[in-house]
Amino acid sequence: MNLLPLLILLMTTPEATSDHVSPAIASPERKPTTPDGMIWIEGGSFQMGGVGEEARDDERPVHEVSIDGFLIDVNEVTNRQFKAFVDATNYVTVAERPVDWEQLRQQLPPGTAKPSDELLAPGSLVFARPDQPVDLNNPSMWWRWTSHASWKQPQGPDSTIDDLLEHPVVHVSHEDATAYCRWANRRLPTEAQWEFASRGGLERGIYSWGDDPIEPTHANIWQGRFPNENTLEDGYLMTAPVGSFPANGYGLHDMAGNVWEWCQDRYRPDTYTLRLTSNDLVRNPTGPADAFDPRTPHAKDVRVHRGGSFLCNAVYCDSYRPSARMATTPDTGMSHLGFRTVATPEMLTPANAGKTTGQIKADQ
Ligand SMILES: [Ca+2]
Ligand SMILES: [Ca+2]
Repeated sequence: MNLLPLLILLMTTPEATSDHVSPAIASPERKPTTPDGMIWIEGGSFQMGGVGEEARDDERPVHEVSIDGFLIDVNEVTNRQFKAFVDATNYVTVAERPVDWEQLRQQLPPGTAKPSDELLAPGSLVFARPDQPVDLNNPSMWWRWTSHASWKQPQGPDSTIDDLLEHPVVHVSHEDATAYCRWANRRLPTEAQWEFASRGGLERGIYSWGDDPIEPTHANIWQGRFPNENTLEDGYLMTAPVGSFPANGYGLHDMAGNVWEWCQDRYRPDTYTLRLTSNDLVRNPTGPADAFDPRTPHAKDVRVHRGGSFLCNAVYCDSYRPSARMATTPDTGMSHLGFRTVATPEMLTPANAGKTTGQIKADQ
């Protein structure tokens, strides 16, 4: 969800659209040379959607999806990797720019008053642990809009990433993640690619490791009473260095927990229902053309993220399941939201190596 509008509101019927079942990301089943830090995922069919009692309505109906082979990062993108991108391009992330009130206003109910200049200064949403139990329906109790918080100052002014270079980058918006991908000749994964990869080859596991309940050794999540008490059984209050927890069956780390990971797709709670309006095998789905999230009904372009984070536990979030879905507006960055990238074989052919995805598309 986009929490800045929510925080502003706390201080002060969508049209059905069909899923894009597009051949646009279809790729030949031809394994390319695997770049460092990536793993080739052989294509195939799987049952996409919720498993077990914790599955939510937006994870249903379970349906068969076929996807072509693709490459995916072993780890979440790190601060070191994102710094290389910024150093090479001088890219300025959304969190480092003043908030565009006209753009934000469109995500809020009509008539919402303009917030203070302080709230519109560059910044991001920083997790702030309260010192007592709070209402779990009120995220403003543990999210603080923090001026000048960004990927390189993740706790706000005076914080740095000097000791966090191998941790996942956070406070990156969907727009920022997409910009990184363009530079790196990569893409964000589709939801289908992400879920297929997260399952690690298990046919219908509740979790990426199977059906056993989560243990502190499985993933970096929250132990104790969220959000005020963390017993630190997994060793980390916030992010962990990438790869600190065991890989899934495909050799991928942190598909459960650590940080949420942006996907390419727009979000709708009824994505799967709309997808099944035809009897065709669903192949390489890329999400609906129009987004809608009832949690932020005025936001036009909410995007999916997957995998849960260090703030998830079984009581509050439980989104470290491969099928769990969440969404946020594409201009939002937060303490627990990052990404990993994918590539298709045609992106890595010698002719396309080093090109941006936009250049490849323009050449076609
Ligand atoms: Ca933890
Ligand atoms: Ca993750």
